[in-house]
Amino acid sequence: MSFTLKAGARQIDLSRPVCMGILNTTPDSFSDGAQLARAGCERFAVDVNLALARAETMLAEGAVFVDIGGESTRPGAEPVSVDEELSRVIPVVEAIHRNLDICISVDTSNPTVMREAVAAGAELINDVRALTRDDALQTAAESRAAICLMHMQGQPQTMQQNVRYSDVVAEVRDTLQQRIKACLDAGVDNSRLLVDPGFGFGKTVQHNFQLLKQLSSLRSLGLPLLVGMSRKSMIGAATGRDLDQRLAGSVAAASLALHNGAHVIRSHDVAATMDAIRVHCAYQDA
Ligand code: 8Y7
Repeated sequence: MSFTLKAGARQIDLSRPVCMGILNTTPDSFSDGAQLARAGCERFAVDVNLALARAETMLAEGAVFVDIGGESTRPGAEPVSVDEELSRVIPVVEAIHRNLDICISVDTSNPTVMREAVAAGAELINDVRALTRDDALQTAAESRAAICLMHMQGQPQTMQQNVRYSDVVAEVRDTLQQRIKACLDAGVDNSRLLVDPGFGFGKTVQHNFQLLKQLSSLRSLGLPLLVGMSRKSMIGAATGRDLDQRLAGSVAAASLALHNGAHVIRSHDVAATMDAIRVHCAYQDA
């Protein structure tokens, strides 16, 4: 299936897979965010110029999207206030919008952050809670932004406790189908939607690999598929490696996802992921 995604003023061709670079503006070392910390500040604050430089590198390496998040959704992460999230995200969105031609994705579940980020130039709303918070669906629908609907079982604080599925692939597909319907009912055109199985969000390592193996069964949802496995614990479990040593494993997983029909690969490492995409395309074209 060949898709063109409508994202704000953009029409993004997904007939060939593309990469979404991750730019986290949280003090979380997992996500590189700590490296974007402004020097000499007691509280964590993002250095906008560093964030912009990072986005510029990702664009040069071939990223079509840059995903900016100010709330850590890692298992057990502490919630942040709306003001804190806004202060981390909005200056970075503004700077990238002013300086770079790249589709800005905002990773948030908060309708205020969605609204302000879109006003500042974001063209994709990436909500790990799939627009389930009060007012989120309405807010996203009223924008022209594209929307990524991700599957999660439970909530970030507790999602890795009591993980249960009778059929993980069927349950993920059914939940995503319901969220797609909610969007369509709210007036969102399906050309604005992407879906994502949510690797690591309320799933065991086994569930994650079952989803990867059967990714193509999510094609029946009729929407482009976004996947994010970069550096996640499923890669750690398979390779036995720490966070900073998971690049090769992450690229291998991306390659499997591409083979099984993924359209967008969300990654910390754009250059290496683009090579996997290029190899995949050469293989497809043979
Ligand atoms: C995903 C994501 C994260 C993912 C989408 C991390 C924000 C954890 N993971 N968004 N966000 N899909 N759409 O490791 O898999 O980057 S946060």
